[in-house]
Amino acid sequence: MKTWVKRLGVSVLIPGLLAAVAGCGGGGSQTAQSTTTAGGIKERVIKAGIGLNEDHPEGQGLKKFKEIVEQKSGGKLKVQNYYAAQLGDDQKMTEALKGGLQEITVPSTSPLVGTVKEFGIFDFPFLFNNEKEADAVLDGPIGKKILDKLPEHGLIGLGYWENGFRNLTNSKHPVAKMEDFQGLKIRTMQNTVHLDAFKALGANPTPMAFSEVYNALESKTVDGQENPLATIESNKFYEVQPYLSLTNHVYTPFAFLVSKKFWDQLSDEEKKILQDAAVEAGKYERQLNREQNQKSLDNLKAKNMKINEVSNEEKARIQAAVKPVIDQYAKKFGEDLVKEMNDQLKQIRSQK
Ligand code: KDG
Repeated sequence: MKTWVKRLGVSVLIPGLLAAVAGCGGGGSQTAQSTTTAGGIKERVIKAGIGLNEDHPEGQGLKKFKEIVEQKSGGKLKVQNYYAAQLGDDQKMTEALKGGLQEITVPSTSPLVGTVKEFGIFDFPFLFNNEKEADAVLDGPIGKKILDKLPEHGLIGLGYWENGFRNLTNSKHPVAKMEDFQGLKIRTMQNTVHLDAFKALGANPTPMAFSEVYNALESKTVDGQENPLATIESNKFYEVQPYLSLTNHVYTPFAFLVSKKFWDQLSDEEKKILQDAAVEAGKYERQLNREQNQKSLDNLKAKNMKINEVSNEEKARIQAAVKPVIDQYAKKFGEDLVKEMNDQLKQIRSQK
């Protein structure tokens, strides 16, 4: 009997039966075992996967999420965490959620532009001056508007965590002025805004999944990559990258995603537990990430990385050089949305 029929048989019949027995409706997901108990919280196993390591603030955030969910559900909702792309990279895990084969992942928003293009507005270089501005936009109407576009793609967005401000590392030379990007082979996330922006600077960008980056740097398939300091330290990029340039060129959010197939089975009580835990653990993760990025700068110095600052004048030259790319994508992502975001940022900056 064809596997999908067999799998279909097994997976749908049993929960259906259980539900019939218990009279509370709704089939089980492919992965979450569920047995019926009173009071709206069922025994469930929730698989949560990320691309970064357990020791990274995102990994620590996911541990905090597990702790809160299991505490609030009296141990009935069991969260199994998978780190370091054990379940695949951001795009693979996001597809697994759409198919109901995994319950949770927390990817960067950049690789999600293929699903909801509006996430691309967060990939505009030098958009946010600091984390406070990022929080205001992400936790405000604009952040919510974009998360609300996820359900039609089989995903539920419970909020934003922080990947952070990205900095360039490479094996060739310090990057202190715009011309230093010329000809550098740079790995980027799977995101056309990043690709086109680096091309506009004369670099030679290559999109690649995160788990392939270290080997690509070590084998010199690429000269460089860009990530927040905590990630450069956690994934030991300093072992294969002598130069670190503090470009702070893009702030990358994480989106906390749940499989809609799974979410639709949950009781309101279970949904509230997951929603509250994602927000509480998110606050914890952001704070931890900001502290870790400070510490990582010192740690990377201690690892003998040759670190250079990039002046605001050079950042302004870089921003001017990529502006045509940003204007082009603003049209694609929606000029009204981009205007609303820039107006919010102007308003925040005028309050100073
Ligand atoms: O868990 C998130 C990572 O998979 C990834 O998003 C990290 O910033 C990242 C990158 O460069 O891919």
